[in-house]
Amino acid sequence: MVTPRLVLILGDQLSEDLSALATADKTRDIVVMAEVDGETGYVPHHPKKIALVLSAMRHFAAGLEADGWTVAYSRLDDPDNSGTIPGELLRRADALGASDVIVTRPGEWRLIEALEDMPLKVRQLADDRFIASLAEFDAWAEGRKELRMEYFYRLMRRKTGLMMDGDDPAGGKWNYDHDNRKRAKADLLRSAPMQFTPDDVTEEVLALVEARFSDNFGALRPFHFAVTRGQALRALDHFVRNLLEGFGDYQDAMLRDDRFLHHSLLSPYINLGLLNPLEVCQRIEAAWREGHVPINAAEGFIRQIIGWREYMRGIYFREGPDYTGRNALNHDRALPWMYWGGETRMNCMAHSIGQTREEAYAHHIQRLMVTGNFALLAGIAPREVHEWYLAVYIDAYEWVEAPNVIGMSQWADGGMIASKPYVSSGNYINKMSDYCGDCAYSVKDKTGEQSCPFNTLYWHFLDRHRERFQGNHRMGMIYRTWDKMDEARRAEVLETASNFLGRMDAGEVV
Ligand code: FAD
Ligand code: DLZ
Ligand code: SF4
Repeated sequence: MVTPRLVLILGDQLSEDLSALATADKTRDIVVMAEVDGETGYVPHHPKKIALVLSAMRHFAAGLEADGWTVAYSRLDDPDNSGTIPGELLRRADALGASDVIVTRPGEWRLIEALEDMPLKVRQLADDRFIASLAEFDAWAEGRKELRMEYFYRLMRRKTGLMMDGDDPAGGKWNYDHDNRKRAKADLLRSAPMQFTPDDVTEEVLALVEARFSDNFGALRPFHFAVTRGQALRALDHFVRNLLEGFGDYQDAMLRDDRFLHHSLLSPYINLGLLNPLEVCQRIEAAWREGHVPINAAEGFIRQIIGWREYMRGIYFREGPDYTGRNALNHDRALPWMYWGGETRMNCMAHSIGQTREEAYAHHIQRLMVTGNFALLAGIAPREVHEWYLAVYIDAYEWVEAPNVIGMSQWADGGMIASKPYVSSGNYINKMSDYCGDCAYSVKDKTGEQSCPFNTLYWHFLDRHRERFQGNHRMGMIYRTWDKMDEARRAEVLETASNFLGRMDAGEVV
């Protein structure tokens, strides 16, 4: 008898065309899938995220079995469960007399290194569910003085042919972002992302998660995520038919009573492997070519996926395992309790964090310009910010979360991803949302206890990092505005900000 090889499939590798499966032989090899404490507990994940991963894993394993594979599946509450991925591989190898493992390279250095250190022969294959290979990204990045997503994006447009007319971008422009800054109004007729009723498998997982993770930040129920590829395809179809049209226009808008607006909520499914990024983009392009949606919506959406998503992955793997520890601005303040649901008087923070607790979801601008902006202005330690984002969002895996947080949002990588820090005063939040109207702070006030904290912290940030940013050609104007303010006024702004930070550090509700 030929010795079987073990084919490890991780919780975010749920794709039928996964490279590990394509390399294996279903008549000989054994698929290993394992729910383990090591993965459910490396950060305090939102209960909805744990439930999504475990339920999708169980459905995927059943699909493989129906397709003729033999699956050795470890449930979290199996008494023999060793608690880690390497532990489960060793246990299965021992039982089956196997010594070879095939796996698609994990999306996190932590696991890549753990698998490299195993006493088994582990072959890590490239993850080809992306548009650019890592070698292609490196070849593009090599020798460039400055990496900018926009140029990489154009390369991906050419490579995929998406939204291209021959060698030219469809419509004559590469990027229609300029049209995408509209404020949204409440609209009771706007569709919501598609919801699914939990089946028996999901209900069993929900009971398990309830029993084990009820102390984690986040509401487990109601749970309406798609847990199979079939459901994820229906969610994609629903988005394209009902919401894509307004995606471009309202991409940056925020509304208290509409948590999803025109966003797709597809990231959890793409990141798990239930949807392939290219098929999603092809569906979006077809909707535009058939005249159902405007070009700014289709191009804007496709750019997020073949541009930003691919770019973030390229940076994560290019920069190496120490990326999450970067702290270019030497920020060291502890993450305030409000991020874990503690009270805050800042309406924008209360809404963004409150919806994160309930939905395990906030859209890009809430993540970047509210919670991320506040953390950066207040000088929170980037590692703590990173661990929070990795824990609380339904779509968070380190390869995509870390470059977004450490790079884009916290400027902790020294400007590798963002040429200037994403900071703003309350004015931007007021322009793009309806949060400020009934906030305890006044967005119009620039000093004094009632003034919006974003207003004073904004200048506090720029003032304390003057040496670093004054020479940045995109920030010179801002420093000139600051310098033109009279000195007493500047001192008052800085004092208001310092007082605010002092109160926050002392644990007062701010
Ligand atoms: P939509 O607004 O509908 O966008 C469409 C798709 O584009 C998304 O599904 C996603 O696949 C892709 N996309 C958009 N922006 C980005 C981006 N910056 N990077 C990668 N893909 C992008 N995205 C994650 O998938 N996981 C994360 O852990 C994550 N953490 C983030 C942390 C911060 C601080 C910031 C600023 C952004 C983060 N993002 C993350 C990117 C983005 O916010 C989410 O992809 C998006 O909000 C997911 O919701 P959606 O599917 O409704 O997206
Ligand atoms: C996120 C997650 C969770 C919560 N649980 C599991 C699990 O029990 N078993 C598993 O194989 N994968 C899980 N995952 C996904 C992994 O954490 C993910 O594969 C790595 O972080 C690499 O991206
Ligand atoms: Fe946020 Fe300031 Fe607006 Fe309040 S006033 S909601 S703190 S931006």
